[in-house]
Amino acid sequence: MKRRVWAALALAVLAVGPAGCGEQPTEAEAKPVGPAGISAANGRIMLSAVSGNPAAAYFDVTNGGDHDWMIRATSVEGAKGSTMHVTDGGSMQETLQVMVKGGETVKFEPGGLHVMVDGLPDTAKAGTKTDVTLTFVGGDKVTFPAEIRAAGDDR
Ligand SMILES: [Cu+2]
Repeated sequence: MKRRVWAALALAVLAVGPAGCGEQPTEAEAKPVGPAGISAANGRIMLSAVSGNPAAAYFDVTNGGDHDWMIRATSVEGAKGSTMHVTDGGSMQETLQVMVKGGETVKFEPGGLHVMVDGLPDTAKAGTKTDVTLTFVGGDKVTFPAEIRAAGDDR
């Protein structure tokens, strides 16, 4: 009996796959797909012109509910790690949380908020897609596809 439980746990961990930098599998698996009212769209990842440099992920997060939600982590399938950055007066710095207020849309876009993506595999070529996952305070997650684009493409 005990053995079965452990086997099930091991499977659950395997299903989550390799976790990125500081990311841990959470209890969120059993929860709804995302926080109530939250949706994300228009995902795209711009590869760097310099091979091996970080890529940048952009997308729109809409909160159709009336509860404010805070993004506290991001992950990109296949990438080693990712961090949220805010551009401020021409330079950028990491930001640990991003608020998405009820009824508002927050755009991660060139020149503003963005996600820096480290260690994308060689298979992540322009024209392919990968999944971006946002984790909110409380553990709820939302996952959406992002189109991978070459450095000179439309952002
Ligand atoms: Cu950045």
